[in-house]
Amino acid sequence: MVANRLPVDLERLADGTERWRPSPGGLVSALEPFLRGRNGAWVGWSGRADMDLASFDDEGLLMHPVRLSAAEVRSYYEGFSNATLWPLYHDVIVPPVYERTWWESYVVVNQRFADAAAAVSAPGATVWVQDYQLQLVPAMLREQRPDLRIGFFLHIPFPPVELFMQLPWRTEVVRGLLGADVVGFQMPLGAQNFLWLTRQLLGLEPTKAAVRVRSRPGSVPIDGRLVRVGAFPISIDAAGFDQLAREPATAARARRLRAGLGDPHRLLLGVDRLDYTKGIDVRLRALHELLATGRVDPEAVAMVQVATPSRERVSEYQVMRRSIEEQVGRLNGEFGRVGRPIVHYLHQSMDRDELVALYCAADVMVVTPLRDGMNLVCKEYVAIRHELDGALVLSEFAGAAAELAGALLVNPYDLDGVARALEHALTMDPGEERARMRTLHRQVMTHDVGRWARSFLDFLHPAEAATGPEEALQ
Ligand code: ADQ
Repeated sequence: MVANRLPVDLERLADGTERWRPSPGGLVSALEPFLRGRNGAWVGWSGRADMDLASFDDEGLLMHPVRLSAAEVRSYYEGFSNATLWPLYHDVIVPPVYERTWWESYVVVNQRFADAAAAVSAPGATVWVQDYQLQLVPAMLREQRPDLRIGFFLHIPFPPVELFMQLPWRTEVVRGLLGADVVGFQMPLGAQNFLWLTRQLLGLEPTKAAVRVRSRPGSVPIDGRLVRVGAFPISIDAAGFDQLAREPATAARARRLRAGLGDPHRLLLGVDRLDYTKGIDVRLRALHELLATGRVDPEAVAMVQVATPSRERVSEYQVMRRSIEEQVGRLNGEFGRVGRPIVHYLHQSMDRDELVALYCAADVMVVTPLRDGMNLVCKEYVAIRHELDGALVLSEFAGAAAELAGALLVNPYDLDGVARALEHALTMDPGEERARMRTLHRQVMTHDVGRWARSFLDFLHPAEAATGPEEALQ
């Protein structure tokens, strides 16, 4: 596995010493069985600059840290990854910055990751490269190690062709990705856009048939190889969330949370990284509209918005944080009363137990990104609703919308539409909630992250799959 970050964090203890602590996430739990059972290795950055760290064994999984200097964190990570590619791939919600020195750093760091992967991979090994920070790694790795099977998966949207064409280094990026045997996207449209670009930029001849989720990838021949290009919507450890939600301690915690919020009649919840793509401002504006026009009684609702600190040194993030905090202040100033704010805003990370208790406590989950590769938060909320109550308001522009048809889908740019959907969710009768949640819950429980990983790896290793990938994934 090659990813920007290792699945462990360096933790500083009270006595000044440091130790590795697992940072659990969906990706790790999905891939652990594949990696641990087969002498797997994980190549990634530790999260700290200027540190030379030795590889170490973590219960049968080799952790191989890649060093980044403080200057590279600024140019490769905060710069090219998060101020060039991130906004470009998310509909240019903020203008991407094109800076030659950032690109040069991206090339250097991608080469370092490729070198590290080449060094730890056994002959004929399978290497799976993750996400937009490492798009050049597949070709760089193939150059050194043509014996490897190389997969690449992009977690964020792949942009429309006319936006991608802005990138001064567009041809290099497409070439970098084509080093893989399988290039995976969240959505068929991303795969389709990429296939088209291989023709436009490199004069290749990709397949023309429509790409279908999991079952039918496209392909493009290059240098005597065939690169398969498919759509593999990522998911969550649905059984794990379901189980946690069924524990009596979780229900008790959820009740305490609601009581602490003054036992509102209806509780709205938002959980996001504090990112301008997530549309946190959209839902706050819609709630303001409903309260200001008297369609919602301030005594009857409360909202919790958890916003995980993210990319705090990138200037766009600082501007957005100020604006969201102003909106929260305005809502509470106008519609709260002493001891009873409308919006409870938490700018902090949260452990999984607390997050699940919050999901359980909430009547309406509000997920309104302006663009999102998939969005796991909405799937997590659905996975814990085994009682089939609760409502989900979901942006059409999250990849998850294609699978979660039972949600109240909204266009986040349409304030009236979002306000109407919020009102609908707040007043939905139990029969409708149940009918909608039943379809949602079934979908998420049967399409978990394990299925996602298997479907990708089956394409990477068609010969190893018990049946052909096409049959296996129906
Ligand atoms: P993200 O943009 O980070 O992921 P998302 O898919 O919602 O967005 O995943 C966020 C994860 O962080 C969820 O598992 C959530 O539970 C967790 N989280 C959020 N706030 C938290 C908090 N305060 N404390 C603790 N945990 C918190 C990128 C893409 C997405 C894509 C994923 C996976 O942008 O579109 O779905 O990768 O491919």
